[in-house]
Amino acid sequence: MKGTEAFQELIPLLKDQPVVHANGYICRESFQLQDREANFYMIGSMGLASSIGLGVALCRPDKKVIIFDGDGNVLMSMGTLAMIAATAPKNLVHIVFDNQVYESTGSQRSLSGSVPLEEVARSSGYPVALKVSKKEEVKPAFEKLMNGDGPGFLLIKVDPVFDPETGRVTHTPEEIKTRFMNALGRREEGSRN
Ligand SMILES: Cc1ncc(C[n+]2csc(CCOP(=O)(O)OP(=O)(O)O)c2C)c(N)n1
Ligand SMILES: [Mg+2]
Repeated sequence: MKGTEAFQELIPLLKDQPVVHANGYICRESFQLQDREANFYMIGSMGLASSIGLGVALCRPDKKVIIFDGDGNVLMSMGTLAMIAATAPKNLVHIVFDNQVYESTGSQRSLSGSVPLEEVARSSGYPVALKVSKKEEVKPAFEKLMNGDGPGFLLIKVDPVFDPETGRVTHTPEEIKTRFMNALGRREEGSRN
C-alpha cells in the first residue's frame, strides 16, 4: 500500500476529531487530501506530534484525539511512547505511517525495518497495539481503536512512495494554532480539567 492510499482510507472516516500531524509528508498528504480546521500541522520540529497529541488528549477528555505520526518521528521521541502509556489517556489514538525511511528529507533508511514499533508500544503499556500492511485492513483497525478505550496504537506499513509534487501546508503556524483552538471549541459541561 502506498502512503497516500493509507491516508485515503483514513481521512473519510474522520468526523470532527482533532488530529495532530507529524511534520513532512504526514502533514502534506493530509493537507492535500482534506484540509480541516481540526488538523494541527506540526510543520517544523520532528518528533513532537505525539507529545502535543498527548497534551490535547489530557486536557480534553471529552474528545477522541488522533495523532498522525511517522516512523522517523516516533523513533526520535521514543520516550513519548512510555509517557503516553504511563498517563494512559483513554481518548488517544496514535497512528503511525511507517515507510521505513525519512522520506521527507530524501528517503534515508530509518530503524523501523528492524525495530517493530507496535511491539515497542505494546511493551511500553499501550493497551492495544495493532499493525496492518494491507489497504483493506486499515478501516477495521482504525474503527476498533476509535470504538475502544485507549491509548491505542496503529502501525500502518506503507511503501515509500509519497509524491514529491504534493504541496506544502500553506497556513502560517499562527493560523494553524488559531484554527485548531477554534475547532476544539468549549469543553462540554461536566468534563474533567
Ligand atoms: C528536529 C528536527 N530534525 C530533523 C528535521 C528534518 N526532517 C523533517 S521531516 C523528517 C523525516 C521524518 O520522517 P518520518 O517521520 O518517517 O516521516 P516521512 O518523511 O517518512 O513521511 C526530517 C528528518 C526536522 N524537521 N526537525
Ligand atoms: Mg517515514
